[in-house]
Formats: sequence, structure tokens, C-alpha cells
Amino acid sequence: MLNHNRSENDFAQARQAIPGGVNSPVRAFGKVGCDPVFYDRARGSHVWDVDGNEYIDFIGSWGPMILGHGDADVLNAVRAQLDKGVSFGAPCEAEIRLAQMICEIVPNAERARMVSSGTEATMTAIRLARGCTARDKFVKFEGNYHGHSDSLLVAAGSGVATLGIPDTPGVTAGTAADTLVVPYNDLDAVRATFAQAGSEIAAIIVEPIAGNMGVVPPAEGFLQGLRDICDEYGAILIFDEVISGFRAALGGAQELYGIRADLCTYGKIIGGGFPVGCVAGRADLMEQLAPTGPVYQAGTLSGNPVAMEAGIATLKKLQQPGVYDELARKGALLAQVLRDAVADAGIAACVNQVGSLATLFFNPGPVNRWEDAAACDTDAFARYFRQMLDAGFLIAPSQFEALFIGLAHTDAEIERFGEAARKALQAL
Ligand code: KE4
Repeated sequence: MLNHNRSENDFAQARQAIPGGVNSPVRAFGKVGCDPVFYDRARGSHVWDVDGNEYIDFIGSWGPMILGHGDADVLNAVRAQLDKGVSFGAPCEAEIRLAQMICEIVPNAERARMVSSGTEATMTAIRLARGCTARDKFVKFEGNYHGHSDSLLVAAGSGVATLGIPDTPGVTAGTAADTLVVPYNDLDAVRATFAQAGSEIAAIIVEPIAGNMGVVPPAEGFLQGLRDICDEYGAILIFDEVISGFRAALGGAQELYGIRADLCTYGKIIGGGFPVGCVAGRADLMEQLAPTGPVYQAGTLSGNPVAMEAGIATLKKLQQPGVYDELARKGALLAQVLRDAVADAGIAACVNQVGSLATLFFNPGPVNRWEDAAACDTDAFARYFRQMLDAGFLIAPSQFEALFIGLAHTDAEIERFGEAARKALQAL
């Protein structure tokens, strides 16, 4: 067992000052039956905790570290900006450059508005869709997570009606009532919802590659079906690409699957590790945002120059030839070593993988929607997690997350991951 004395002491102190000792719940390791490790430093694909334990990191700050921790070009760009100014609250040229890059790279993005988190991005996209259509309701999918704004923290209602119910105290029934929740990959359910309330529905928001129930790819025809339904009813299609954006392909899931959304949301990678979110899409919609249009949205640190420079440096490197072939190759290798480990251990589990995202589900599979994922043996996952941690591998502390592969992971490290997984699964 690794020594976690300092992490344990840190966690005890943290809980005296921060709710649950963390600034985002999943970090508390509440689902995996052990205390969290506190990070000290990171470089490439490696992290060291405050007790000096070294790990290979398959979380990568939940996606932003696609180049690896401490990428030299990103750090140089940040350093150059630090001496010029860390925050202006005024327009600066770095904002133009990042917005131009996103509009050049992202299919059908004609305008981009920067915010400071994925939550802000999706909240803004929903408000914009409602403002542009003068409709109140929108459709989301079970198992999709879009950040913690009220209207998106809504669970599937019971019965035929897909009316949402609050998924947490503090979200009002009135707010939830405008959120219609249907199963992922279920076009019939979407069609039935629109048949019932289509004239009231402003938008569909979807993770085009689901990452928040574990990795679940869109079924054949699913995304095109959503596009067709939105066209038929005059609703806006929002791709939440906070995870898949600039990861599934340079142009994200839109490029990978050849489907055009009307608005897309981003975060994580476009900030290069700094707090950034973004809404991008059709100019006729985006121009409805203040100050050119009536839909209000704002942010003190939106377009922060340091974050912009980190994002620009990151996207520049991701535009180099062969990057996404390499990420997909590494992702396929990871999926293969995990499938081999599952077969050797003879356990009921399956692996979903799309590009540089993968999830080992403790479920015989297939896992195509939340209902499938929810049937996983999360106790087995927790035991597996603790063994992988002790073997020196950091994976997301929840069954319902992804493994994030980056360019810094070597084939040897992925093979070692598979060997550790084999031992952990055999010892379950
Ligand atoms: P943030 O507000 O956390 O920057 O982004 C919210 C968000 C929006 N959309 C998608 C598809 C997302 O995955 C997220 C946030 N992702 C989680 C991990 N699944 C962040 C980790 C956390 O909550 O600490």
C-alpha cells in the first residue's frame, strides 16, 4: 500500500475549510471508498502526490491535458503573457486570435463567445436558444451532464411524460418542468417528445459522444436523427462538446460524424488547463447575444488573456499533422489491453472507446444508454479503482466517467496500465 499520510492530513484540514474538502464533488473519491490523494506536481503523463507517490495520469484534469501536463509551448505562451498582464476586463488581441481559431476549425462556427467554464457555456447556449425561438422547453438526455446550471440538473421524470424532475435540492419544480429528459440513443423517444410538445421546444442539447455516464458513442443515425427532428420543428441543435471538442477530432464530433449542430459548447482543452468555456455557432444565433442582441450574458474573467494564450498554444499543437490519428491509435491500444485484461480475468465487463476516450464498465454490456450504465457493479469498480491507485495509476474516481488519453502517454505506459488492470481484475 502506498503511503498517503500527508494526503490524509491535507484532507482533514481541507474539510475544515472547504465543503467536503474539495472544490468539485467527484474529487472527494466518495464513490470509491477511500480518501482522495492531494496532487503536488505534474509533468507529461505523470503526477506526483504530496507524499511523493508517482502515478501515470489517465484523468488529465478531466480532459484539458491532452498534450500532457506542463507542455513547454503552452507554458512559454503563458509566461510571455504573465508579464504583460494577467487580467484586463477589457478586449485584447488574444481573444480575437482564439475566437478566430475556433471559427476556422469548428464546422459552421461563425462566432464564438468565451466564458469561464463549461457550465457557463451550456447555460448560455440554452438561454440563447430560448431567446432565439421564444420557446421555453428543451430536450436533454439521461446520463448526459452539461454542468450545474439549474435547468440542466434535472433527472428523467416518471411515466410516459418526459417532464423533468429536480435532480438536486435547490432546483425548483418550475425550472425542471421545462427540461424534457429522454433516453440517450433513443430517437423514437425524441420523436414522441416533439410530437407531444414540439412547438414549445427551443432546443435539443446532447453530448454527441457521451462521456458522463462513462463513454457511450452515438448509435448509427442518432445524431442525424436529432438534426432532422430539429429541422422539422424549428428547434436548435446544441452539441455539448466540452469533452469531445478538439478531442474526438480537431473539429470535434461534428467533424467525426459529419453532423452540423447550430451551436456548440466547449471547455477543458480550449483553455489549455486554465478556466475557459465557449459557445460557438451560427452568426444569426450568436449575434442575438448582448451587446448586439437582447439575450444577456456576461463574465468578469471571460476572455482572460492568460487563458486565451494557453488555449491558442494548445490548439496550435493540436493542428499538427497526425495528432488525431495518434490519439485514436493510443485509445484503441488502451481499449485492447483492457479487453484482454477482462478476458483473462473472466469477469462480466465491457469497454467502450471513441478516439482517446474509453471506459471499462463493470457490466457485461452492451452499454448504449444510462439504463445500461446504471446496471454496473459500482462496488467492483471501487475495488478496481483502489487497486489501480495503489499500483500507481490515476483513473476517474467514478464508474461513470472516462479515461482520458493524451499525447504524452507512451505505448509502454498503456501496456503497463493493461497489466495492472489484469492483476486488479483477477484480484476482485
Ligand atoms: P465545467 O463547468 O465543469 O467546466 O464543465 C461542465 C461540463 C459540461 N459539459 C460536459 C460534457 C462536461 O463533461 C462537463 C464537466 N465534466 C466533468 C467531468 N465529467 C468535470 C469534472 C468535475 O465536475 O469536477
